[in-house]
Formats: sequence, C-alpha cells, structure tokens
Amino acid sequence: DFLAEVLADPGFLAGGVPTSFIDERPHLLLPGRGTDRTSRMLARLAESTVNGFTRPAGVALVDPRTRLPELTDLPARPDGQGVLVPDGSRQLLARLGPAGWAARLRAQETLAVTDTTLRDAHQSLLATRLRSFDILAAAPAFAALTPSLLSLEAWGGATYDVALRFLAEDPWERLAALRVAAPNMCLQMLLRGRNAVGYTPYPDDVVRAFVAEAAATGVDIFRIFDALNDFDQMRPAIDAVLETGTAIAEGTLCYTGDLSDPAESIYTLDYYLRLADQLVSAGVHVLAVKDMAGLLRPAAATTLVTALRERFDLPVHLHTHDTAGGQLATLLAAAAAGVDAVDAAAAPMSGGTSQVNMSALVAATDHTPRATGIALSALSSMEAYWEAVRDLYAPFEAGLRAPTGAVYRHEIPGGQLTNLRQQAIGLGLGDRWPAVQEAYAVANELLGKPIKVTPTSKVVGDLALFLVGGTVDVDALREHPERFDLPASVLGYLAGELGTPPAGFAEPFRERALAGRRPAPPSATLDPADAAELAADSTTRRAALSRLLFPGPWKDYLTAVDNYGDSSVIPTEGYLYGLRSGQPIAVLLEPGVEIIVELDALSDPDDAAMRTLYLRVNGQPRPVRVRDTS
Ligand code: 3PY
Ligand code: ZN
Repeated sequence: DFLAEVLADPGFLAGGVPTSFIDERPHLLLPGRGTDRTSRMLARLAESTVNGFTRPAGVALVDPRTRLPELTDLPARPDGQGVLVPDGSRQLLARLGPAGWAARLRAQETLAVTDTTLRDAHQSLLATRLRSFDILAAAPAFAALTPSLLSLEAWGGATYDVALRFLAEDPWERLAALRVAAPNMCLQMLLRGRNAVGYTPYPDDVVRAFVAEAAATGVDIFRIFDALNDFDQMRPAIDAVLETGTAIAEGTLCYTGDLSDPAESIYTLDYYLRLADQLVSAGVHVLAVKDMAGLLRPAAATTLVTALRERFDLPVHLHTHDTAGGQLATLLAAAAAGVDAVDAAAAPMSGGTSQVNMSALVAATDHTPRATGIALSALSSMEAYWEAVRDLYAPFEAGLRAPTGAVYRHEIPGGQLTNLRQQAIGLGLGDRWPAVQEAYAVANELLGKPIKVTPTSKVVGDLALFLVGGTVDVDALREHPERFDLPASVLGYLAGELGTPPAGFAEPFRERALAGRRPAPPSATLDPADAAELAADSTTRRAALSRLLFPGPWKDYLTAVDNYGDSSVIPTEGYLYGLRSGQPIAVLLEPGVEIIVELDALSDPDDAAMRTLYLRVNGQPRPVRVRDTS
C-alpha cells in the first residue's frame, strides 16, 4: 500500500525532482525515524556501490521512467494524482461475475490478449529479476493505454520466491500496489496447484489460505496447473478459487510432445480431452493450454483448440513460448481455430524463451475478424520503456542469442532454459552446454517422459547436470540406479512426491533407485500454530504463508529489511549497481519524502577492507563505511 502511495507521487513518475525539493521541506532533515530509514537506505546504496553488479559495458543506462509515454490524452483525476483510466476487463468481471465474464469471452469474436511482460517474460528472459519499482512505474501506462487487454499476468510462478530470495521485496506488497496502480485490469497469476508458488506439495490448508489471500489482495484470474497434469493435484486450488465467488479459475492442460505425430503414444488428443473433462467437471471457468516449452506446432494447435471448443463451451486461453521462433504461426493457427485468448509480451521483452511479440500478433490480426482491439501505437509507445528496463537488467540475461531448434528434442521449458544454462556455468559445465541439453533429453526418458514444468522440470534438470557433471555412464545408471548417489529431487520424484506421470514411472528403474532409500513423504498436515496464523489477519497470514513456503528466503528477507529498510523504493540502477560520481539518485522514501544521494568520492579499502563513501545527502556531507568483499 505504501508503494501505491509512492507511485501516485508526480515526482516518482517524472523520474526525479529538482534539488530545491529539500530546501522547501526542511523537516525531512530532522532526526528520528526518517533519519534511521535514510541510514538504512544509504547502507543499501553503499553496499551496491562497492559490492554490487558491474554496469554493462557499452550500454548507456537510462532511467526507464524518462522513457514512459505521456498520458496527456486522458482526463486528469479529480485528486490530481494521475489520469482517469478507461474501464477494462476488471470492471467487466465485477459486473458479469466469473461465469458471465467467461461466457462473454467465449462469445466474442475479438481475440483476447493477456500481457505476460510482468511475469513470464522476465521470468524467461531475466531470471525473474524485474523489481516492483519497474513494474509499478509501468502500471499506469498499461492501465491508460491498453485497457482492452484481457489481463496482466503479473504474479505467481517464480516471482514470489525471487522477490524474497533476491530482491528483498515482499511479494504481497507488490501485488497490493499493482492492484491500486492498474485498477481497470484483471491481474492474473500462475499457481502450481498443490505446490502453490513453490516446488513441493503443501497441505491443502496452505493452498486454500494462499488463494484466499491472493484473491483478496488483487488476483482476479488464477491459472492453475500441475506439473504432471494430475487433476487431483489441482483440485484443492480450483476449489479454493471457486470459493472466492469473484475470481476466475483457469484449469490448465500442460502441453508436451507433439499430438500430430502418429508415434506419440502418451500425450495424444484423447489424453488432453480426458484431462479437460475433469477440469470442466470441477467447475473451472476457462481452459488454459500451457505450452511451457514452445512445442505446440500450428497444426497441433488447430487440432487441440478445435476439439476443446467443440467438446466444451468454455473459452480456451493459449500460452506458449517462442523458443524455436515459430510461435506466432501457432497463435494464428489457434486464432483461426477459434481460440478465445492468447498470451503475448511487450516487444523488447518478447521472443526467444519468452512469449511472442504482442505487436506482431496485433499487426497480424488487425483488419481481420479476430482483431484484438489493442492499438499498435499504444504498444509502440511503451517500447522505449521496456528497452531501457531490459538494459538495466543486463546481468541477468542468460540469453540465447537466437532461436533454437534443439527444444523439439530436449523439451526444456522457456522459463528453465536460461536458468539451466546459468546453473551449468555455475558448476563449471558452461562449455558442455550441448552435452547438458542432450543429457536433459536422456534424463527425461529415464524418468518416464514426464511433463516438464516447474517442479518436474527441475528434477529432470538436476538429473541432467548429475549425468554431465559426474560423467555418468547412462547405461550403468539405467541398469543400477541404486549404485548412484542420485540428487534428492530425483529420489523424491521417483517416490511419487510430485504425483505420478501420465505414463507411469519407468520400471524397474524406479524400484531399484529407491531400494533402501525411500525419502519420507512431505507432511500433509499443518501445525496448529501455523493454522492459527493462516486464519488470522492479513498481515499475519501473509507472513505465515511466506514462512511456510520459503523458510530460508523469508528469513533472508527479514534480515535485509532489518539492515536496509524497504529497498524496493530505490531505483533499479542504484539498487543493482550503486552510485556513480556526478549522478545523483533521488529516492522517494514515501510520498513527499524524497532523498537525493550523491557520491563525491570513494576511498580505497583500508587494512580491514573497509571503504568510505563520501556521500552528500540532500546536500549535506555524510560518510558511509562499507566492507569491500571483492
Ligand atoms: C512456473 O511454474 O513458474 C512456470 O512458469 C511454469 O511454466
Ligand atoms: Zn510460460
């Protein structure tokens, strides 16, 4: 809520304020709480300056906010805080209710589009590092310029974990602030069924509390999947969404293989239709096809979409990744077959392991019966912003420079491909990347060709790295898995912790692998003290959820807040790279409380490796010491 207030400050949106700001507000220099907050913020900036990332070479970083389009065509809000935004999908949902909203989506000819820039696109291109700061700065432009989007996918997936683990941010605060900043758009999240936003199954009470809190905080559309397409693993989450009475439940078919291939024996059209039957019987409002690796080819999309729409009267929402470069063709084939909604991303955050470029999709459908109603000019006006954002996050690019055809063999999901590559580099296997990809295909087969998406994709990836890192003889492993010190995630998977793959486990591989070392199953019940916290007020409940889902990262987050305060208010260049002489940074600690920080000089490390930053804070000299860990 605090972030939402900051967002409403004209100074924030303008990307800074004149240094006279503080002269007009001398109270900001008074000691007390504000001073303490300032010290912690300075500690964070000092830490980043000395030990942070190195600015990317050859790129002139700019403050993305200076690249935002001006929203001058819209009437100002009566309170002067920004512009009035047109009604969008969220008002429609409030008016029609979930079933009516879904019926309308199914009946309309317009191709509906979800924007994934704020979730899957940066998860797939930038290791999920996009901060609330850059998400919230873009939100008013989304709300003003693209109100006809079906939804903003902006939460869930890996964003929850990464916010706590790497960004020192509370994911709930991001959601609450985004809710305020884009009041006319349906917000969508990706929920991993029983695994919620984590990697192992949680007790039903945790999933139920998570869904209730997410809906109350601002999620309108829940895309619910299970990594093994196991309906029972999705059921509690679906029920919890239906219980809200106000949110949309998208029941998801994770797509893998190639259903047009006569040799495909597991993931056939019948297989998907059987699963869709279960989802529809459970009462979901929308059927989602989630092609996480970008394997759905145009002809298969035609077959699948046509069959789903013939068999059921629900709208169908298609998600894919452009890893091999051809997925615009798939979206167009699906559109021709009647798909109701598709996912795409802002051009500078699209392509490769991310989603298809929304501008290309809009251009391809304009002046046809399936035109999206989204203005190309609106999308173009945001490109400079996203280009600047992408430059800022350069250290997290693990990028494929170009599309890859190898995905049709290894089937690695877009969200995992770049991460796995980084993991391989971290293990000293960077130059063996082709071998890792091939090992992934082998591990897939050893594990019974499961659907690969978080968390099963991690199991397959772990086994692949184990194969390459340990130069394991695959035939020996296939025959005698009990002789190998297999990764814990692999043993857990084989023990059925994540459910059962559609074709069952490969036997006798599984029996042998588990012989004498079957891991204990995760607990299905909740400690009464935890249950009480989940039933308490929102603040207690959110904290309990974060602690239960991610105990370690939650503790790290609390420590970071202790040390540095709320660092989500620091502009990303300062947060990642720190200060540079001659480039003051303006930090809005809260609405109306802006601190201008400038670096005058930086000392060399002393005998204890301590360095002194000679800062000026609102013009006043302020030395800060920090340990150089390099
Ligand atoms: C996630 O679970 O985070 C995914 O994006 C799966 O595709
Ligand atoms: Zn995805």
